[in-house]
Amino acid sequence: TEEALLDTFVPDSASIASSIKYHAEFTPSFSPEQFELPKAFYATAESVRDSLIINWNATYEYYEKMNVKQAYYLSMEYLQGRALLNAVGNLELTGAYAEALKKLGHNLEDVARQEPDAALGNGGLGRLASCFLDSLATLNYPAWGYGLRYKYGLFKQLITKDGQEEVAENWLEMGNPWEIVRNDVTYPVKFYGEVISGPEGSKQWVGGENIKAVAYDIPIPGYKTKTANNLRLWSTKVAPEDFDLRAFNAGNHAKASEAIKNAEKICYILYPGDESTEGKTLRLKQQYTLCSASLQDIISHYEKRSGEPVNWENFPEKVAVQMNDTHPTLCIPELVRILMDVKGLSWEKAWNITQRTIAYTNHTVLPEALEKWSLELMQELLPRHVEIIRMIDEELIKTIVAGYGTEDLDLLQEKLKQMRILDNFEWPESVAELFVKPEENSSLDPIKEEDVSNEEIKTISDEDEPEGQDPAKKNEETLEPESTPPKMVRMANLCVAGGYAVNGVAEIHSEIVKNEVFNDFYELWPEKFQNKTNGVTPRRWIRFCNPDLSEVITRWTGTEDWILNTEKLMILRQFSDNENLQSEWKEAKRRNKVKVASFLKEKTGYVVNPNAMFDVQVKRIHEYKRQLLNILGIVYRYKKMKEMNPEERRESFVPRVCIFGGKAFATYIQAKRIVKFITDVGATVNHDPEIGDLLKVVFVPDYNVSVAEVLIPGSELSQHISTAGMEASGTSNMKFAMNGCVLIGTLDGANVEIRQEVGEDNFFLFGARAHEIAGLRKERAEGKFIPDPHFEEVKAYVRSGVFGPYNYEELMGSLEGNEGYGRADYFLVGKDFPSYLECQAKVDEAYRDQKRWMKMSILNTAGSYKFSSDRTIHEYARDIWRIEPVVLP
Ligand code: DL6
Repeated sequence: TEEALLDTFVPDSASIASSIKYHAEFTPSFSPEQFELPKAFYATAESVRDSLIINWNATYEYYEKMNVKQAYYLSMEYLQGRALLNAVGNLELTGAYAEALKKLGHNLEDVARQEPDAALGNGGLGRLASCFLDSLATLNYPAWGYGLRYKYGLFKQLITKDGQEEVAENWLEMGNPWEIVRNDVTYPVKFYGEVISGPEGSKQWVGGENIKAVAYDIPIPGYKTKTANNLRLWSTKVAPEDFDLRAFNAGNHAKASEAIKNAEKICYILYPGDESTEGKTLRLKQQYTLCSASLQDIISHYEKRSGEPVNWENFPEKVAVQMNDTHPTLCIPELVRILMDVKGLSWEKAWNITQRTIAYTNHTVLPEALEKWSLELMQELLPRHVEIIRMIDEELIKTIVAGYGTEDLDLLQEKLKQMRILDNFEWPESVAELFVKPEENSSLDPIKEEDVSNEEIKTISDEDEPEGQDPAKKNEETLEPESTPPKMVRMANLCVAGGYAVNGVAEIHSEIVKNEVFNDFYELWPEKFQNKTNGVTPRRWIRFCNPDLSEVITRWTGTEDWILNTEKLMILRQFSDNENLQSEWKEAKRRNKVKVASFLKEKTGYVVNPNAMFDVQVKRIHEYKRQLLNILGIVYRYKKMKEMNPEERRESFVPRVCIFGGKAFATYIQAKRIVKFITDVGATVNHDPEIGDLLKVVFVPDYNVSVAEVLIPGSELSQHISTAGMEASGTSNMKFAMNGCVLIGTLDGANVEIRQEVGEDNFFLFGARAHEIAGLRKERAEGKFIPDPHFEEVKAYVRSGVFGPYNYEELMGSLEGNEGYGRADYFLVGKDFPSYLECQAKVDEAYRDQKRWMKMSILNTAGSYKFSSDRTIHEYARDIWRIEPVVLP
């Protein structure tokens, strides 16, 4: 049959060329006569999409037929990057597409470079979600991703003389060939309104503002499999009945289009500024849209499969929902709401089903990143959810009372205070009588609703930025005396109470989650807590971005299997001293470095020498990630070079190209100062004729997935130097190690496990350990810290004005705890500076011995086998979601 033929059809280059020509002819966004690169990209992508759709439909139908349990991954971020080379690579059609395009006068790589990055994320959290999607499809797991289709993503970063500037990232300008708009899949999403009582104690949420969430589907192909899963992104539209036709016809166009704007702006950008109440409202609307539309979709799918009458008890046997961080927390009350108010289940049943369905991954231990929402805002926007959260809070209180008993009331009060979802709230009746009179427990005084003024809510809710807010500023704010603390909803506590599993993302982080951040919950529910060390997909992060090294790996491991079974990379260990492997390895690295050099020239104008060591730190700019430590190390190196004669200089230092990249959150002033500082150092050092090729400092603008795909294969040293205990995992450390890059880092996040796997001799370790940090901070705050003379020297050098007229006082001052900077060197740059310098000297020494360096490099790739997201996904599937692979026949 035609269907069977389609199923088995493997296109060759001739049929691909004719399919590309067909799409070129019918691609409406370009003039018909031309077939230039941009059009070639869109036509090629549409042709690939045809193949994807065949697999995507087949996968959908097969999952339906098998009626298996499915996992649903909810994430506010996905950093998909470009899709073309990944798709043809996964479909094993790279050769055929390259040949077809050649016939049509183009080169596949040039065509692929036309694609804008799908940059619907901020950093590691979003990229992790995208790696997971690749592994889920590759391993044939029935799983879908859900997210939001932001029109402009986060922002495009420009580097100007003033540092970072943000402009809108118009990635959809020319259309997105990978998405399929599903006008048949839409759900209503409500905000505001009121809750009214219905028959038999039921509740109804009525009135308010109603918008429509529309599905955009993106097929996610697995590698060497027919499975293509779905990433469903929601866009928002006005509900037709809310368009004010009467106002429009009366000429009041602004009023008529208000509802349209209100609906559409929800999906304009990722993390809209939330200094203002409007900004906060918009973020909460975004979170709720993701949760509500996705859950309605999941439930409707379940109902279809379940048949009449729907067996709700069985829901958790067919559905697992994973919340990627706290952003989708509203899933919990939303599932309860739909089950109770729409499907008519009792509170007990709805709560029980919810607690067996939803799981939570924690991605940060930074207190300012653990989301809290002001009750007032939530009450206004989602009144029914607040009622449900109150019920969950009461349920949690009962569990805490049962767990800790009532013998030690002080302990119980303390636990309740820490663990309740509702912060600064009155006690519910169920426990109020347990506690003594308010005047004896002033900190636990019941707080009456009317005590909370709007003004206070504003001040405190300003603290609730995600990771990326300026911690110094936050600190200044928290020093303000507050008479009545505002009522807040603690989303992380809600996640732990509502989720059946809670996991951290690296061994050390999961220990911190259990023993510090959520220790009280861990004592109550130890069985909920797990570790799932992150991973990255070896398809995108070696095979496709580094074809040269991949070829060498395949030759020496004797198989291409390593792409699916990264354990095979360990075979390389036995050849790490082999001269032939070393020389092939070095040649592959060199070719990648040449690519990086030409990329840097194109993006920044700086010319660098590919013979120098390429030393890279690319990640979001944040004080805890300590780009400041890196750049101060460079400044120190530069100062020493300037003090030496040319010969001494060459003898003392290995030539280095120090590359930085990363975005600073738009409102994070201190991070933006760091960007400015790095670019100023580059401007001075790179033009210093005395220094020449010995040192270059380059800041690559607008770091994203595609930039990483160029930089990582060509890197030799990469920096993962966060203050110990603060980086949950890191994932770029895994990508660098896979690509034979040696790491310098602290014992933090996944560095700990990477060092274990690649071997201690092949990792440059420095700095204080996580368990020492609290003590060191205390010492620092008490003025007991004696700074290293090199640290004093480097700060004085910066202050002397060598790097231009910009006032670095704010940056340097923050390292000293001067008045107005809050916490004195909270990230312990000064403490770790001497050991960092020592470690960097060891790096130079090791690099001089290229044989030793090549061995280290090979052992890094070999030891990276554990950090495939395939391993991570198998663990989630087995331990949390309890789903099985479904291989299409
Ligand atoms: O788990 C993915 C990624 C980790 O590798 C990083 O260490 C961690 O910083 C990041 N966390 C976030 C959380 N942000 N907020 N809020 O991005 O997750």
